[in-house]
Amino acid sequence: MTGGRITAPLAVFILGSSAGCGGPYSTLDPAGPAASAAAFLWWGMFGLFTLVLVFVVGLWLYAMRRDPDPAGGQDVGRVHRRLLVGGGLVLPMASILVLLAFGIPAGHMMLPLPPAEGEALRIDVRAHQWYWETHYPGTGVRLVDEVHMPAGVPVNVHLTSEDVIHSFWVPRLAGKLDAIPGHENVLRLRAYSPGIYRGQCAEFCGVGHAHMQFTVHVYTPEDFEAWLEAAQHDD
Ligand SMILES: [Cu+2]
Repeated sequence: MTGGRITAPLAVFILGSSAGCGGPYSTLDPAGPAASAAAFLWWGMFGLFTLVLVFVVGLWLYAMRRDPDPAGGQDVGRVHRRLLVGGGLVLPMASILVLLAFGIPAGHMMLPLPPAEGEALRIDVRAHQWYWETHYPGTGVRLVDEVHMPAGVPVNVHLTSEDVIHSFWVPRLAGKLDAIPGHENVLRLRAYSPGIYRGQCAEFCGVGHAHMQFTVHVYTPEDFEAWLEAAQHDD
């Protein structure tokens, strides 16, 4: 097979798949530390598994082309044992250790651990079929399908549900977390900079699930205070 016959489909594949890397719902266009950690993990896994694929295809081509062993397989048992130990034990254990080394810190970034600086802002989010109700404790401010928050500040989203299990997901800011009836989960959100980010329910919750979207408005801390002040007077 010539290089050109491989290169052209590969280029089409890379161009086609990278076209989906942008957009308001893309985890590969992170806008916060937790989403950046998840995107880094994704690209790391993509790179590693591409190498594994190339290696396996290389082995396959080698096996197809090599001459049969004229000695008649005296070493077959030894080769099989090496393959079993190497491919069946060492390689999976090393892969899992590498994944854990990067995956555990990435998961920690979504937890409501005590922030290094000051307190986290609390926002209560209650999921309903099929909308999101947002409440800012101590202010009386209630919103539907909107979250407003400051940039650069840790925000703890306290999630629960009115009816069935939903999942709160803002792909560019953090991973997803379930909203469960009778239970509270806490998700840490943090945005690098002001902007508008899109969120979506990520757990099938009935016929309105696909439309259970929301918008996250991120301001500078000063603008957020001004917004909160104005929202309280609107009530
Ligand atoms: Cu849903």
